[in-house]
Amino acid sequence: MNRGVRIFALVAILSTLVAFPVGAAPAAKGYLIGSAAPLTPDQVQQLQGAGASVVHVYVNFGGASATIPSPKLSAVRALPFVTSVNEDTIRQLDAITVAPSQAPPDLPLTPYWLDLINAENSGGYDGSGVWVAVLDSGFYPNWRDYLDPDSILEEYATAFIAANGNQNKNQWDVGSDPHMMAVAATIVGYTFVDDTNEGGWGEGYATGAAGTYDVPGVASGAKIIPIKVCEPIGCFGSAINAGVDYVTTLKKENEDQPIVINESLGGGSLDATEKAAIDAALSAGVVMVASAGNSGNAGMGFPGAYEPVISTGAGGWRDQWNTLPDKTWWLDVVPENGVDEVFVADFSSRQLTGQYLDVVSTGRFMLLPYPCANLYTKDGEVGAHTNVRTCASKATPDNAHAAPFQYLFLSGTSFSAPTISGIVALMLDKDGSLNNADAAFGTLGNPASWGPGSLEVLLENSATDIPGESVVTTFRTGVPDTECWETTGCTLEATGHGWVFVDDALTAVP
Ligand SMILES: [Ca+2]
Ligand SMILES: [Ca+2]
Ligand SMILES: [Ca+2]
Repeated sequence: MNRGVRIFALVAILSTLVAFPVGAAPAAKGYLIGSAAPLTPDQVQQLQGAGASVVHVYVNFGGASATIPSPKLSAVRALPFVTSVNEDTIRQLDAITVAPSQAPPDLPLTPYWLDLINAENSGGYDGSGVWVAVLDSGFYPNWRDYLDPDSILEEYATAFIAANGNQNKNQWDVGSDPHMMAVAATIVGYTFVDDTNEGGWGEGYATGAAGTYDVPGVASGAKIIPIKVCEPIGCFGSAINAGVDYVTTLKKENEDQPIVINESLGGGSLDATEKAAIDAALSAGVVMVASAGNSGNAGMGFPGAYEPVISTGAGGWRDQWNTLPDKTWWLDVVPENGVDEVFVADFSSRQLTGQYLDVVSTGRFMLLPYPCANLYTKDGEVGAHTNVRTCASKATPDNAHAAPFQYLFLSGTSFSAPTISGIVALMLDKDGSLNNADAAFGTLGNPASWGPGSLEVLLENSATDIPGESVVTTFRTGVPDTECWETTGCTLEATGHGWVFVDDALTAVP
């Protein structure tokens, strides 16, 4: 079965939801209004006077979100300080879901996705002192079943509710999808209750025996700031902008605090306000990491493709599912053979003209919390009955049927992005003054004018080239699965500067 189809199945269902009528309101749509500098109160008045219902005025860059009835659009566009008026479009999360009160004991063995990046050689750096703001779907109310509350900065957690990105601090743990918990778990680790059938496929217990374990993250000492910007239909640009603006303010109020933004999501183009939001954040010293996308040869999503952002493709371990049907393979030792152990996944977005693919990291079959995935089909596709809002609690003995498994072997650049965010957190743990504020931001329509910042250059130069190849891996069903990249028939640029190893990335930090 082809993973591209799987994504398509997801998108098809989501499109249906997008088209669902929102009510009988007049034809006023959400828009993103750009301006050269933050809007003054007088300018906001002028926008209102021209017929825009301004909802959210950005603080650290020029612009606002608003609803505008279509007859008023030209009047809004005609205002002298308005530089762009674009429809508020939706970005999609980049997962491919084929898929307590006392600290639990450590997992006796290392998950392969950490061994594959040499996380065992982190030299004591664990991301302590670094904040990672995850802009995503929100947590579920029972997030403490999976994530250590000490890893989560609840005081800064917030939500920007689409459309128009209205802030509601109380909604960050009322998630639209388990996606954000899996992303956060990649960075700081999670509690794994291995009951039965966890992981979704294969036979037996994923650890070999029933138990509860503490699965390490890439940067277990980092702190997560959960920022919900997505709805069941996707993530509005207005909400993402508001989230980035919020983090920029946090950074300005805490200048010496290293802050990373992780966006495991993307869309087809870069909006003027999205670029302004990113530029303001990076200029303030925030580092942004984003998914390359899951569209294979169809190319990358934004913001990842925008060069000042650190973008990540997805790869995996060539020896995946080597103990099929037993599913304990994820705890096997990865031989220290460098990139000879690595493949680039066929779904990982290739770099097209005007796009910048930076690095590749693990994003294939990572066992992560993804509760209530029974509402998807067993292969992780969205089913006709899918309504994630009805399944926000962990299974209980009385209600086990409601959630037959809580964890899945997940794939997507959604998980390679937080892997790189974690590695960036390790680098910032070593030197918190690193950032990409010196990136070349250039102009919106001219990708040749964009350039990487100094942290990105350090990371890229530390990466190991992945030579083009065609390899046969084992799929979760035991079926051989050919993966090829940068060879005849698979010629598009797939690897950027290569695979990132933790030890090399840390050595690169002076
Ligand atoms: Ca290793
Ligand atoms: Ca970049
Ligand atoms: Ca680059």
